Amino acid sequence: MKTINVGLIGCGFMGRTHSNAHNRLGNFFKLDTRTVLKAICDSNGPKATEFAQTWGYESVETDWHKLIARKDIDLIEITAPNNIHAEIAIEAAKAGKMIICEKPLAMNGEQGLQMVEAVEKAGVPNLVSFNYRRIPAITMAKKLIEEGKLGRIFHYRAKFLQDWTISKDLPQGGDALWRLDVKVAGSGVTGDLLAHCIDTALWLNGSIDTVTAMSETFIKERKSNVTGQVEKVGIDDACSFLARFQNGSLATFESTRYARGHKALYTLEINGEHASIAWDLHDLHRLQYFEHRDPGQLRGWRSIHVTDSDHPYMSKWWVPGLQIGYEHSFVHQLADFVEGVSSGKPVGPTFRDALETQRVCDAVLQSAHSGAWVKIPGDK
Ligand code: SOE
Repeated sequence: MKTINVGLIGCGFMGRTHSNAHNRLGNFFKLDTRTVLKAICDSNGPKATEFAQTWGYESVETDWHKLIARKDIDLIEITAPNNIHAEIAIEAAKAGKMIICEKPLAMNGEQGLQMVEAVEKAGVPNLVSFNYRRIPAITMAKKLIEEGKLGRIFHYRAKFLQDWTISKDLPQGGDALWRLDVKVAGSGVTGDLLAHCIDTALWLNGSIDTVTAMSETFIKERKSNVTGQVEKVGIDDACSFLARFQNGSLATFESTRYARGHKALYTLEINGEHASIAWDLHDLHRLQYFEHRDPGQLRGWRSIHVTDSDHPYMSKWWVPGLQIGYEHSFVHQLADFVEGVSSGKPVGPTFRDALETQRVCDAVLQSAHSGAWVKIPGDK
């Protein structure tokens, strides 16, 4: 059995999802390679030590440069905040390491392009963790679209709604709240939540041509956990945009952290000439499907419980009818990545795929600022 030695950077929520995936992988997926949790790295030493004990890492580092320099590390996983993705990824690529990076790829497209160039020059396997692609119902939607079941696509509609930043007393910055600090996160809901919606949309419906957006920062000042001072809030709290896809379809996207009552409501709907599909993260194992070519009297929305052994990934888990959840999307992502490393076939979303998402995010933020329609740029 081959091995991939893992060095993971960042002990937060995403560090846990990735570590859990490594621990589950070999129990459920029969692969010719196993991953070994060699080292966890976080600038907070005691936190990293506790994390190592919880998840089974063999060693602890507090300096990511040292981790990258280690000869016994093959794969660097970046689950650290967005503002250090580029620096870590570029150094890791130069050291010849494979890389899995949390989303969004970078702080902006310019940085993202440097990361793409670094991994492509080094020829190292690379993946960005847009995990929702690997929820079985979403993977199945991709298959249905590729089989032409929907026919020509007219509409794409996505939302990602949360409500956890409504309190004006919530500070910005620091360990758990760096997502509110624009210097660390790059943007608010656009990079954090719309990026997921955009990645899924590009995968299911192809490239976006132009966008027009609006955004708002509802709470203008918050105390900083880093400086202790009240500081201006630089992130977008809510952002909605219209898009035209290259295939001629029209789209609406909405994201906010101010939708009281919604914790992580990612929903999408696609309307085609023959059929429509709809999906909802709060009911993630179901795919809603409407087929216009069904006999008239039987025509209606089907609610497909995507838990049968011929549904994507499901033969790996329990028995038909028993569902899986959010964390399994990270196991699927890792299994596909490891298989790709073994076969030499790149697995998406690669850094280059994620650069396209990053460019849409940049265009959305630019349009929200100017009020104009913005065309998504390609490579110069
Ligand atoms: C933010 O609350 C967050 O944790 C995102 O950072 C994740 O990417 C998303 O999947 C769930 O929400």
